[in-house]
Amino acid sequence: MSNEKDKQLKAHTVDTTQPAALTTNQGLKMAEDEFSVKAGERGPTLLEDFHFREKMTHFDHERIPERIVHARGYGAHGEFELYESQEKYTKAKFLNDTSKKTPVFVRFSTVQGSKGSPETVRDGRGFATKFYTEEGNYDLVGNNIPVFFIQDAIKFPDLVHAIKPEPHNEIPQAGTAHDTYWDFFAQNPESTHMTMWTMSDRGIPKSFRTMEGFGVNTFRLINKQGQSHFVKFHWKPLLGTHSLVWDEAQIIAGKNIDFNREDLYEAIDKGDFPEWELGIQLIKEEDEFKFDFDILDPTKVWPEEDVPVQIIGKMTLNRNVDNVFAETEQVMFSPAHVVPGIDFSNDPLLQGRLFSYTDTQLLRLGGPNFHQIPINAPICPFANNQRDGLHQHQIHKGMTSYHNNGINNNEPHTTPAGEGGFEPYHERIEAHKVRARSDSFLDHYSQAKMFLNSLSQPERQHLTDAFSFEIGKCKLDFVKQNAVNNLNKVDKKLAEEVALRVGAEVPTADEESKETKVSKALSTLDTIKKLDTLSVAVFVTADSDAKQIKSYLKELATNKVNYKLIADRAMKLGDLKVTETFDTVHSTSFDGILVADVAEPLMPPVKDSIEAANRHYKTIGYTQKVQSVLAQTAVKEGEPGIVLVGSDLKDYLNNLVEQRHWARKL
Ligand code: HDE
Repeated sequence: MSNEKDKQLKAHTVDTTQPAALTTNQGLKMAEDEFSVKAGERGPTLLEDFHFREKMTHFDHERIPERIVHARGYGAHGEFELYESQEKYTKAKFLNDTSKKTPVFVRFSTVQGSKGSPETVRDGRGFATKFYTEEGNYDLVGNNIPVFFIQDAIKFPDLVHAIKPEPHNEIPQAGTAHDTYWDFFAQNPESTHMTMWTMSDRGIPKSFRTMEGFGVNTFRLINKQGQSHFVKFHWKPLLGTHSLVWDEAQIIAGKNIDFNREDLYEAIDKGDFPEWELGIQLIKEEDEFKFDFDILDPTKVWPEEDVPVQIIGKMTLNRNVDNVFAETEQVMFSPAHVVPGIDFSNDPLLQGRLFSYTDTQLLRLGGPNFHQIPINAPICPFANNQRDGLHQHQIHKGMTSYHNNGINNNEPHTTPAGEGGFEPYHERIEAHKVRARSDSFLDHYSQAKMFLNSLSQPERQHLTDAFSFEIGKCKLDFVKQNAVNNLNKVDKKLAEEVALRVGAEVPTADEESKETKVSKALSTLDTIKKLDTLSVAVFVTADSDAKQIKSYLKELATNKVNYKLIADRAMKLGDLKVTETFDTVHSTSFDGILVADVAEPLMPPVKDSIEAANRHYKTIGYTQKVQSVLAQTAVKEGEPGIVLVGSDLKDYLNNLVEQRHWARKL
């Protein structure tokens, strides 16, 4: 597996597993690396010790500023293949040629937390993809939620200040459950729709592999004839869209802050390559004003029932990075990185993003030459008259570095649009200069209500619980009240329920949105459900029937289900090795548990794992042998997803594939 980007990166890769003499950065072989040069064995260190100084100085400068948002992220390499040429809509070559696989690099992230924060916090998730195309890099810098908190980029610093830990005490880390966020929510009601999404199950994805991705902003596709279509981009995970439950997410945030990256790394490492299909929603230029929302407003979805998502290709992530800093940390994305055939709309959020992403790298990556860092470099040739600057790696030979020049035949030359040169879409604009918002952007509640209308009962319950948790964490009563009052403009019942739980006055005004529209695509209840790569903890003891356990494991493996054997201590069961114990893992790390055998008396961590699986609605299999032990827990036989297993796992697997059993009574 080696594509053009892999080959390019290889030229910069240093294989540290090979024998090599330890040298200074000047190539000087060193006879000693453990002791500094001193005046006598017990004396002070001497300034002349250049090796000590170089080693320490390099170490002192190892860190770079973390991203102002999306600091906590994880990346992987892969490929994109196109199902069918899209030349009718775009001249972008990577969307025209089905025979070509385009190398990609993807970085997933949380938005709010710092670089070391837990990964299962309630938040949006970044889903940024760099396509290394023959016409230059194209970046689709998206999120796992299709709308954004604000409509105009000028409010981004305000939003981020409100979301991040409060400045006077730097609390809380990586979450919106605090006063400044809910104050922002109430004072800036355009954030209502996205907040409905973050408070829903979408705010706590189970895995990067089970998240959708959305370009959010409206772009344009331009074909060879110069015709434009408005477009929104979608990534649809082939494993379906699955989430955690909040209690589970909070436990994992303590037990395994690397939960999502570990899942991605291990899946790729094992060869279970995650896949997403790329979809596009298109609106013809002449249909721009046919909708009851403004298609340039990034707080609005284009309901899939009205504007169908056309699936055009597939992305597969198939290689972990060799070095997280060099690749995942140094990668930079920008929505301004487009190729001919993809262009911008006047979406005011997008317009501001086009500036911000490059600007922030000047600080983060320390100068204007970040495009030369291997992970960021295009795989096609690049040349212009930009010169010098910090960290310049190229040696530009020749006399000229200006356009137009006569000395060098005006090289590097421009390329006419018809031959692959980029030119902006010839949009006609006639306007007064204003600092204002279009009236067509003023409906902040209809789509928030449509989202609510579209949720299944359990999803709606989760949403109510999440609002109650988050607003309940506010310390200022009027912030709670204003937040509840804003919710009342979406749905009276929701506002009432939350008000009661957080101790606010129940709003009396009859001002809820009258929107009745439902968009099925917004619910994840009927998402794709597959056994592939689900994980099961099989509980065993030293006395378990190894033959039967082996047969269970074989059946799990045949169905592509991953498993781990868990017991109260690490041991061998026949020729099976039990490496995990109730001290090291918990049921929150698995999609289901199979209680084949447990030691008695039932120890608290074992009981806790079983009961957590139960209240997280997971499939629990149990053998007759443990029936009496199970009776000592909160698990109720006969409830959905509580399965008595005999010699095979057929029934168990039929339940496991459902992943959650929402009908279970707790
Ligand atoms: Fe970003 N965003 N953003 N954003 N964003 C950044 O760029 C910004 C927005 C998104 O893994 C920053 O390199 C502004 C929407 C992702 O490296 C920064 C506005 C969407 C990532 C920035 C937005 C995103 C970023 C911080 C509003 C979904 C991580 C570090 C006008 C479509 C990319 C960096 C990675 C990162 C600015 C809104 C997605 C500061 C000004 C909407 C996935 O430039």
